[in-house]
Amino acid sequence: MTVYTRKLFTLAFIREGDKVLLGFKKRGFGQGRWNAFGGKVEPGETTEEGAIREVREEAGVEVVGGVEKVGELEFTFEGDTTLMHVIVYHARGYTGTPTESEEMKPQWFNVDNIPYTKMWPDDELWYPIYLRGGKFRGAFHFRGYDQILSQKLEEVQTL
Ligand code: 6OG
Repeated sequence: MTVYTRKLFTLAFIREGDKVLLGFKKRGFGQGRWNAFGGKVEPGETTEEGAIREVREEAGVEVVGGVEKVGELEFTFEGDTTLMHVIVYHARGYTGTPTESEEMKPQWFNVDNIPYTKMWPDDELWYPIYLRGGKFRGAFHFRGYDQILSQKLEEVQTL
């Protein structure tokens, strides 16, 4: 049995019609992959505040109208006792122009042209639920960073 230490992260989506803003991660965890914007929730902030801060820091845009929770994900990695608990959000609106940061290079993608082969392997499983307006709960156990050993994923009405 593995006793995990749970750590809280955010992941937030900016949408514009049938386009979604993703960032190319230039350094750190997930380097070399496209992802939504997010990171660790800091002490003293809510997960919503953390999500909005990460969007500002990584994409250079300001969330307007708050964020809506659309998913909850748990990631574990073979041989690692950290459990990444990721709260996934949809930004209701935004202002500003996406700007490259030290961590992320933002780019718009059409919802029919998401670069799944250059993303975390779990993304192609749950993005379609989000992209059609659904909510989801999932858990993925990895070997290394490319192989999913086991998974659970369900679409839910409420989170
Ligand atoms: P920083 O180290 O940048 O936070 N994250 C994942 N995102 C996806 N789509 N799939 C995964 O599969 C992920 N594992 C972690 C959560 C890391 C960021 O990366 C996300 C955070 O937004 C394993 O502070």
